[in-house]
Amino acid sequence: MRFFARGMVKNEITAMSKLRLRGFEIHKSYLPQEAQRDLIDALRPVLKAAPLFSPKVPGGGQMSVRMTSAGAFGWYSDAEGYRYAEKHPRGVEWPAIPAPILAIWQDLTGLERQPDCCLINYYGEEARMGLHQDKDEADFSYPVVSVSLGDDGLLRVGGQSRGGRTDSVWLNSGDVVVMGGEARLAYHGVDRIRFRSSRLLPKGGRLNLTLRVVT
Ligand SMILES: O=C(O)CCC(=O)C(=O)O
Repeated sequence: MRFFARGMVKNEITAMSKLRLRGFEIHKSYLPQEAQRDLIDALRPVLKAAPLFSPKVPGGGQMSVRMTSAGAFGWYSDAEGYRYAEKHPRGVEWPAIPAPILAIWQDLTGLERQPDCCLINYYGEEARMGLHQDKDEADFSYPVVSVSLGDDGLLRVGGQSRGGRTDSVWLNSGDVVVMGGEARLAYHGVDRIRFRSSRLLPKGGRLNLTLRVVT
């Protein structure tokens, strides 16, 4: 039984389905609305303790996505490169990953090993994320689990090298993607969001949580 079964209604149960796109396992409507709201409540103190920031990128410029992290490590980027950091740029430790987020990892991966980073991405109306690989972690045999909350986002996925054919799929609030096996090092990015397509976040936008094993 999943931790969020309380409050599920029939149409939410029937809407759940699993898609596979180039090895990306997409659990549509994995989180019912009440569980999505519970996650937002669990994230509020995290965002207060470790506020969102806009990372700089090595080539100059700034990411349009604002981000922060929970867990022992937080993902960080500046002119010197991409890496994991033990502290938020304000010098404070990253808050712990909230239990309901860890429960998603547990349910979908069944792994004993827990993620040590939950990267929290916030997409405002104009935010995008270019095609990239998640490869700053030590061991790629662990999957990445990615939770979508709020406005719809258009995920683009490719193969393990840059260039070539890509496919796209809209992710809606409550969808969870597992990137393991051939998808673990696949290029992926978010081309755009449908601003105000969801009412989960009072000011609109999209939150994406990615759970990673870093060390
Ligand atoms: O927002 C998403 O769905 C993907 C996020 C992502 O690619 C990342 O954090 O590496």
